[in-house]
Amino acid sequence: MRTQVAIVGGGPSGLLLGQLLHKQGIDSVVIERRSQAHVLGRIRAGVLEQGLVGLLHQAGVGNRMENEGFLHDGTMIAHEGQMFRIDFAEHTGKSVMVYGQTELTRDLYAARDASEGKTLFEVEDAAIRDAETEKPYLTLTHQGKAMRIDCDFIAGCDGYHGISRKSIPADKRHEYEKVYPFGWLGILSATPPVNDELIYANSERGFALCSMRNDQLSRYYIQCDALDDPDNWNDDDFWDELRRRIPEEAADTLVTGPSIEKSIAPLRSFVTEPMRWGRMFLCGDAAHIVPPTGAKGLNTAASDVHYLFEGLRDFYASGDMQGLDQYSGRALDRVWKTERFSWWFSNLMHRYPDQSAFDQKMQLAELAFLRDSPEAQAAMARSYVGLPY
Ligand code: RFL
Ligand code: PHB
Repeated sequence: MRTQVAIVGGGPSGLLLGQLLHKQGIDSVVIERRSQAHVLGRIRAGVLEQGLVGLLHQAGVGNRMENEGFLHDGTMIAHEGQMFRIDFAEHTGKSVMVYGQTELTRDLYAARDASEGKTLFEVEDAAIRDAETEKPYLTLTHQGKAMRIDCDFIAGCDGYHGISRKSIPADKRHEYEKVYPFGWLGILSATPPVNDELIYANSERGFALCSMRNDQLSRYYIQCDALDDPDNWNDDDFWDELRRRIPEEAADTLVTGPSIEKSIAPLRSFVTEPMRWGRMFLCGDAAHIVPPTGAKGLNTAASDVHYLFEGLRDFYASGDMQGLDQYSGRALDRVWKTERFSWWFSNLMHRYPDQSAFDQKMQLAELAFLRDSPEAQAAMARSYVGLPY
């Protein structure tokens, strides 16, 4: 089989890139290790920056999001029983869109199917070959048959556990990592959200987040031990613990119900450099991970896709390699700023096992500074709504 761009990974990065390329008349094949049902069953991101919203429109898949998503002009920050609001609209003129990654992925698959884009599910043993030459290719097994996909370029959109990053020789890549000493226990429940905007809560019992997918579907998280097991938590224990961590006014109105999904996510900051090896380009979680505080993972994947799409578009329009040559540098410049924000916001909101009394005072002082300083709020809002591409 031959295509122009072979895309490894059928998550949001790979699908968005495929749709943008399709709109430009550039052919791609997506290979995905899992089934479509598995990919659509993962509950992940919920907050989209305007940059990503714009890309979804550009890819022709923005209609359902526009109708069913919710624009948020601000967020609440809670600490020591009080709450204050960061007004995104006032400080940046922008808002964020609350629309689930699951729905966005569903829209992208529907568009790919409608445009008869080729997607191979449940591929095994995928390997990237000759990326450093002008004739890269993939080898894999699909439905029991060995296959080869020849291409001009490979997009490595296969997430943190994929093969793309590891196909770069170890002496050619530099990895930077911080693992946080806790995780997030998240549940999805068919209940109305406790508040019409998100609440990020710093409490002495640990962090909590009240989020949502729509007016009848809520997503809540509490900081937990990184090695904890979701089966250790029944729904009542979860709701009790959440209530203890959020301000009384929210706890009193919290509507609880059975969990539809319950899982624990570890927290990690990770970046690999460079994001290119010859004709293979890394995108999204394959190249970098942020802790979810601040909702930057999917959004940063989207900005990578934007830069890579521009490079590929220019190459196919005129043979100009400049955009592709600059891809890694442009993407990493924005990635590191987003890493900084996610690291800062995580440090501000969580309890650390080895935190001293002084460290706690510093956290509370930083929260009070954020509450009282319009300049600090503006800086926070700028990062939260998304840095420009
Ligand atoms: P994905 O989504 O991991 O998709 C990669 C795909 O590649 C496939 N794959 C392979 N395919 C073929 N061959 C192989 N060898 C392969 N190896 C892997 C995988 O099966 C998979 O389908 O990466 P992508 O596309 O880069 O997208 C990244 C986002 O999924 C991720 O950054 C976000 O979900 C992070 N995240 C959030 N991001 C936000 O922007 N806003 C949020 O509100 C937000 N909340 C979250 C999150 C992540 C969370 N977890 C569970 C880590 C909340 C949570 C709890
Ligand atoms: C979510 O709704 O899943 C969500 C929202 C905001 C975050 C992280 C996750 O910072």
